[in-house]
Amino acid sequence: MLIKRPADIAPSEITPRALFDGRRDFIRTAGLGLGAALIGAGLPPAARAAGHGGQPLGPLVKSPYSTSEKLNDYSDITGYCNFYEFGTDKSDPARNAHRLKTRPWTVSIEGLVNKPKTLAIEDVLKLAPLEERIYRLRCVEAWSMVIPWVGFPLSALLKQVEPLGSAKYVEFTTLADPQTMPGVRSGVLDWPYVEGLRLDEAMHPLTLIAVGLYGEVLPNQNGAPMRLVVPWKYGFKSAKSIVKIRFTDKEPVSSWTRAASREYGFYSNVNPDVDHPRWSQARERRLGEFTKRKTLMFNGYGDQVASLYTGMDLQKNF
Ligand SMILES: Nc1nc2c(c(=O)[nH]1)N[C@H]1C(S)=C(S)[C@@H](COP(=O)(O)O)O[C@H]1N2
Ligand SMILES: [Mo]
Repeated sequence: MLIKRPADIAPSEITPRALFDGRRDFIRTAGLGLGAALIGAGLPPAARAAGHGGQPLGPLVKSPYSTSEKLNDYSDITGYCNFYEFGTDKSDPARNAHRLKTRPWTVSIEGLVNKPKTLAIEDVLKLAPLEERIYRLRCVEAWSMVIPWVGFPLSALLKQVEPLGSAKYVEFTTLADPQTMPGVRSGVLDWPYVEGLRLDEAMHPLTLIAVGLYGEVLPNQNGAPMRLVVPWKYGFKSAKSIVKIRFTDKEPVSSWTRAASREYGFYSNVNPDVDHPRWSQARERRLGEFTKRKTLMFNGYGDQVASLYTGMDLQKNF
């Protein structure tokens, strides 16, 4: 985000990339020959139309929280990524993340809890019914996408460890493996990538642990095997490839706040009235569209989440 400002992303850059990714998808799908019939019956027609070469997840429960907006293409969602551990260019994660080893994988849940636990990813997947949640994602760089995630509410995971009354925040730490992640060998951020939420934000029913998209297992570049999705906040809050969750009584310091505290605050709620110091947040470009859209307060999730911030000055708590 320090590297690539929205003004730097010319429409001409998008088209060749989409073509490139389209071609790769074709090769992958043809090679593995996964039939559409294998994919969960709960998916919308666009998602059911064709497999994308990943392992199908299902059956999936439909969520009342899903938007009915047009989905972004699989190639945009998996080819235009921010995952700085794999490089800062939008196409770097798709190119490099095949090196990420997602098995074995464990996540430890610790800190101010009664029952700290380390869970294998296989057990995480059994905690709750998998849902399809179609959410808007708004990046702080002023672009957005609509993504059909597969996952379950983070609250189902957090309840496992019985948080203490003194726990006020939840901190998420993600994998930092210099062997497989070229970005971790560079100094672009302080690794590991850390993010945080207030406990009530973490427990909110919209807050998701995503383990898949488009009905299939999460591609590595999107944060496999488990990542956070907090749809009313800028995308950087949605930490990828989580290995540790810690309950604390102090506000966690995220990697982006550490890198530039004037630019990236703790709350990071999508807010068209609070500009980034270097660019406006009033509008956004939906990938695949050329006319900019107006950015909505809380990314359009205000009905569900505005009450979390009653009485707070959102200019100060940006
Ligand atoms: N570990 C980790 N998580 C991360 C990032 C990152 O660089 N590293 N980038 C964030 C940013 S800036 C965005 S916009 C979203 C992008 O998610 P997507 O590529 O699946 O759309 O991931 C977030 N999670
Ligand atoms: Mo982002």
